[in-house]
Formats: sequence, C-alpha cells, structure tokens
Amino acid sequence: MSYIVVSDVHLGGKCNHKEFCEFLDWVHGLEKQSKTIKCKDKEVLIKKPDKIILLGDILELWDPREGDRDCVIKDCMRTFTMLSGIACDKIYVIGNHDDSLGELDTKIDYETLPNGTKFDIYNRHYPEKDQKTGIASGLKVGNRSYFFLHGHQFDKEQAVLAYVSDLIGQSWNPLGWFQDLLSITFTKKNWKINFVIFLVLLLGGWYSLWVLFPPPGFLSTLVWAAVTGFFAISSIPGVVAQAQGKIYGLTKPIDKTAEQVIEDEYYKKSKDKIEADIVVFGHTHFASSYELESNRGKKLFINSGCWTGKDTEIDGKMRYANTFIYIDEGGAYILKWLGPGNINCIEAFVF
Ligand SMILES: [Mn+2]
Repeated sequence: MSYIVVSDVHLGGKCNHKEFCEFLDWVHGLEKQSKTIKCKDKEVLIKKPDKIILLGDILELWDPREGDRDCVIKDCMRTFTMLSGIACDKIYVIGNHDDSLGELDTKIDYETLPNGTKFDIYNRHYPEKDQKTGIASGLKVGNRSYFFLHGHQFDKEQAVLAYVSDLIGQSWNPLGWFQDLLSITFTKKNWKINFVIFLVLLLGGWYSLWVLFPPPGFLSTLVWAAVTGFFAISSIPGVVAQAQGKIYGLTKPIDKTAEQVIEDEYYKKSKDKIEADIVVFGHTHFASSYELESNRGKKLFINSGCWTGKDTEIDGKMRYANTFIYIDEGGAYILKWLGPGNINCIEAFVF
C-alpha cells in the first residue's frame, strides 16, 4: 500500500498551478517506473500510489484571483483531467477554502472514472468516524495507522464557524456567502460603479426624503429602499472580497508549524477522538511534523504543506512550497517537488 497526500493547492487562487501539473504528470509516470530518492542516508522507493489523498483547500473558492471564480474552473480543467488519468483512487477531503463542496460528500459516492478508478469526497476527514462510538480510527499502512483531515478543525477562528454550522445544521460561512453573491455576472463586472451608485442613492435619498422634502411618503421610501438595497447587494460583496484578503492575512494561522498548531492550544487534547498513530493535516502551509506525548501514548502530526508561494525562511525554519507526503509500509516522508523527477526529502519517519 502506498499513498500520496497533497493539500492546499488553492487552484484558482495564487497557486503554483504549472508545478502542480508537472507533479501530477510525474505521479502518472510512476505507473511505468518507480523512482528511488535519497532520504538522509536511506534510499526510498516511490511506487505508483494506491490512493491519492487531496487533503483540502485544493480549490480556492473564497479568494480566487481578481475575485473571479471562473479562475477556479480554468485551473481545474487541466488539473482534474490529469488527476483522472492516474491509475489510482482519489480521495478528496474538504478544507475551509472549498467547504461549499461539502454537500457533495453525500452526492458523490465513489464515482467511477473512465479508467476504472474511483473518486470520492469526504466532508470532514478520512476515514469516516464510527457512527455509534464517534471514534475515528485510522487507516492501517504497514504497522502504523493514519488519519487524514484538512486541519482547519484545529483553528480557533474556524471553531466559531463550525459551532454555528452545527447549530443550524448547514455549512455557515459568511465569506463564502459574499463570494457566492460576487459570482453573479452583473455584480462581478460592475461592483465598483454599483458601489458608487449605492452610496449616492443612500446619501442622496436620505437627504432628499428626510431633509429637503420631509416627511417621506410610504411609496417613495419603499422604492428608494428597494433600489438602494439592490445596489447594496450588487456591490458590497466586491468590497468584502477586496478586504477579506487583508483580513485573512491578519487572522489566519498560516505559516504555523505542526508544533505551533498542536501546542498553541489550537488542538484540544481532551476532545481528540482520533485513534491513529499519525494524523496528517495541511491548512497552515508549513510542511513539518510534531510528536505529541501524552498519557494516551505518542501521536505524530505531519503537515503536508502547500502548493502556493515560494520557499521562505520563517523564524529560522524553512517553509517549503510544493510539498507532498508519501506513505508506504516502511514509513512516511515529507517531500518537496523541485521539478520533473527532482525531489528533496524534508523529513523521513521510518517505522
Ligand atoms: Mn485551509
């Protein structure tokens, strides 16, 4: 058994689309020939995967380039065609930037692709929890068990969204709602001028109805409110989309290492119902690992990194872009894609 895990490609956003497609082409090539790479002083044989796990935020539905979701479709065409062609099953775990796909979990049930392989979507994590006990057991590979989730579940900010979503029984995400509204062609094309019209109507209407010619009549107030409201919802989503990049830049726990995610109270030990030796997650764009020792034993957390941006040094530690995880019976490896066939080993866990 061997798995390849990737997360946080953010297709349609500021992503390393070209590199990711080259990577998929290389994965496809593993069917013909396995590849040996050096991890420290050990040689690791990378075989054709039995499964590819797409671990969330593969699509950028919150903050696409120029606020235009068409960019997501554009980036997906090549990517998903290539993915389909790879002779292994694909598991898509939903993240936060693609959480509006969550409902597909029940609609897509191991769809068969033209080459006979399967594609399935998991809303929260892979594998699914046990319905009765609520316990999530891992997937056995070799002598270790693995559990996969995107990782926004470890976030403080995301906890609020999850709480409300649970309460109302459907995915609640205000930014997603604004992005949906922005996808209306009229809004997408004209939100700036619409915003000016909205402001003119708001202030001009108020001034003429209440200051110049008071008291305002019922019908004129109604017409004014309706037209102003129309221009409000046809422009404010654009303003929000512009601002949200900046807001998220301040609040998102991006660039946190696995250690920071687990130790900075993001992860709640007491609430953990994951029974697996290794938890694989993404979300923070920082390929890294952390071993947590508790009275329940040791648990290894591995972050799969991302396919956005460039390699950057953060607090003396390298945050690599274009990373993936390879898992087989022998262990788990955090790897970095440098170009066709050129792969660096970041961390190796040999069991
Ligand atoms: Mn994420």
